[in-house]
This record gives sequence, structure tokens and C-alpha cells, in this order.
Amino acid sequence: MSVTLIAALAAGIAPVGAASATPLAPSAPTVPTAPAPDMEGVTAALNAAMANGSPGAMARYTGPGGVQTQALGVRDRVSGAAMDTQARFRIGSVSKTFSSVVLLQLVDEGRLELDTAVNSYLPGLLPDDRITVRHLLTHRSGLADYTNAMFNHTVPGFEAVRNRVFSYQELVDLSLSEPRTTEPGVAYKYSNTNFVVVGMLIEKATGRPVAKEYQRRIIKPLGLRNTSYVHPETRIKGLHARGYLHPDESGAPLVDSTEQTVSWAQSAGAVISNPADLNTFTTALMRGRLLSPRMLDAMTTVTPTDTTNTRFYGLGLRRYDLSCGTQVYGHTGTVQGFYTYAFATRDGRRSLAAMANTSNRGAANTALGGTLEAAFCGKKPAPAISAPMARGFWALPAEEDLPERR
Ligand code: HEL
Repeated sequence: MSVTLIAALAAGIAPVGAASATPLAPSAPTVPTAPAPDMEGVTAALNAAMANGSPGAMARYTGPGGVQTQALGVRDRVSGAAMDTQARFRIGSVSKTFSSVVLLQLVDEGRLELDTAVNSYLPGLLPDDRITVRHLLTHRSGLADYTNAMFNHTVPGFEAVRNRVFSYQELVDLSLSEPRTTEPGVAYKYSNTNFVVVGMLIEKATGRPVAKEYQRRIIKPLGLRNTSYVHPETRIKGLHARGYLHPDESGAPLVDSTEQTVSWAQSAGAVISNPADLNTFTTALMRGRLLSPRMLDAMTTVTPTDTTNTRFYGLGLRRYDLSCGTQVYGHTGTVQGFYTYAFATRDGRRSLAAMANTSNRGAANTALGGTLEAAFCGKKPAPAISAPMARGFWALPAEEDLPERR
């Protein structure tokens, strides 16, 4: 239950506004001071996730003042073990950002091109030669998301696939058995199929499994000791949180969904990580440690995903515009038993990773999203907030991409 302030500065970042030996000349440019994180607000958001059905929740923030963490509730309902900010968990679609980084590195190496047809690399895979690599990364291919039908009925859908091992081709075939949702390039429509095809492209271009490419291009260079691509092994090794899935039927007991192959997602969602590694990943990404400036520009060039003008998507990357005007980049994840948020500011100076060990409970996910406002916008002076602002960004449902699953 304790808020831990770790004095060591995160990743060697100099504190903004720290005392300087030489006074600044009046004309010196001023560095805008980032608001201190509102850890009480973060704690309130985690408590709200728990009040909405999550057994536990946690967050880890890094910024100019150091690292601050909060862990509440339990990571194991049977043993009663407390939630732990070092625990590993399934990060779901935050994996898409990992896949996107690998693919964009391959573009930089001249092995793939963003505006080339997928079929020129994987002949005959898709029924439309107009679908490009960029359409996949921006969710504008029109390829149906086979997981909508797969998980239409939550627990039976999950139990039917939790131990299954799919080939990429089988997943693409599931998508192609459904009508396409849009003409290529015309509209944003989130689909796991896009990132399954991204995985196929990575394997085709490199001749190696995606697990190896994540390892050599991201995990090893950043020293992410708690991060791995795990498929089809079903266990989460080491210290981890157990995940608890809410059935659709109200009042039905939670289903322990920790062990699964995640074969239905693979390169769209099979990475396991922990908060510190997610902070390191999003920070490194924004600071240009993983991509060239050209590729990072491409990745962070976004279009809106809804009509609120606060949510955007780039290349395997979300941008959320918070109520204080701060923009944060990263991804969200929903995999049975786990909700995740992993975001950083564009300069990489501040980052937040938050997790609740439950899913199929939109209110818990929305509440967890409240950690972003608190962490990046800091404390809000009550009288200064207008009524619409006070209702806040996070009055919006968290699963805007998934209306059929609320
Ligand atoms: S959905 C999302 C999230 N993404 C997409 C991906 C991921 N996760 C999935 O596709 C999992 C779908 C089933 C999840 C399951 C539950 O809540 O555990 N729900 C049901 O079975 C409902 N019937 C767009 C939300 C993202 O944030 O990007 O992760």
C-alpha cells in the first residue's frame, strides 16, 4: 500500500528546474517544468479499478524526480500474495508497438517498404494487392478482426483457444472468411489481423522467428530482463501476477486465465513484461534509441481513432492527448485477465506503466486509464477546472476500438 519514491533519478535524467550553480540570464530560454505526478490520483485510479472488479492493480512512473510506484490488492487470489510492481504479466496489444519497432527497423535497413503491397512480400496472402505495409500498421487494411467472433462469448471463446496453437496462416484464413471492413487505406478499423500479418512480414524478411527479432533488436539492447515473447508456452515464468477474467454473466465467478498459449494473438499480443521494462521501452522508443529519426517520425505521425480529437493512432502506436494538453505515446493492452497502459511523453522524460489483473470489465479498464491523467497532468487545482474538464478525458470508455465487447 505504500508509495515508494526512489531517490535515484530515472535513467540518468536531470531534474527539470533543478538548482543551477550559475543563475540563468534573463533572456535564456526556459525549459517548461513538467508537473509532478499526482500519486494520490494514481492511487485513486488504481483503487477505482479494484472497486470495479480487479483483484489488484499497480503503476510505475518515471520522470525527472525519479521513480514512483504503487501496488494495491493481490496478484494471486488463492495465496493472497500482494500485487508487486516487479511482477510480470501479459501486456496484450502493447506487443504491437514491439512488432512495429522491429518492422520499422527492417524498413530502415531497406528490407521492406511501407508503401509497398503486402502481397509483393507474401505473394497471394491477401485478396487485394492494394493493401500496403503501412495499412497494416495504421489499422487501415480493412482486414476483419477474427477475434471479434472468437471471443463473442467471453469464457467459452477463451477456453476454446487457451491451449490451441495456430499458424499465422490459420489466423489470416479466419479473417479472410469474414467480409473486409473497409477499402484499403480508407478508414481506421482496429484489427489484430494486421499485426499477425506484420509478424509474417518480419519472419519473411529476416528468415527468423519474431521471438528472435524482438530479442536481438529490442529486449537485449535495452536490457529488458523481464520481457519475452512467449508462444506457445502457456506459463508466465518468474514472479508474476495471475490474471482474472470476468465472465459475461453477472455474478459468475472470476476465471483464472493466467496460463494460455496466446496463439490467437502471437505478434499482435503475446509479449510478457513488467512495469519497469515497459517504462524503459516507451522511454527508449521516444528518445530515439530504437528507431532512426525518420522512422520515429513515421511512427508518431497519427490520425484520429474517434471523434473526440483526443485519441490517435500512428504506426503500431497510440497517442492520447490529455486534459492538460500533454500528449503521450504508447499502447494499451487487453488480454484475458490483464489490462495494461504503457505510455511516455514525446521527449521520453516521463513514462507510466499501469496494470490491472482483470479483463472483460470495461469500467475497470477505464478507471485504470485514470492513472495517465494523474501521472502526466499532476494535481489539478479544484476551482480552476471547468465542468467538462472536471468530468475528464477518462469519462470516455477505454475500449473505443471494441464497441461490440462492452
Ligand atoms: S482489443 C483492444 C486492445 N487490444 C485488442 C487486443 C488488445 N486484445 C484482444 O483482441 C483481446 C480480445 C478479447 C478480450 C476479452 C477480455 O476482456 O479479456 N474480451 C472478451 O472476450 C469480450 N467478449 C483494442 C481493447 C487495445 O487496447 O489495443 O490488447
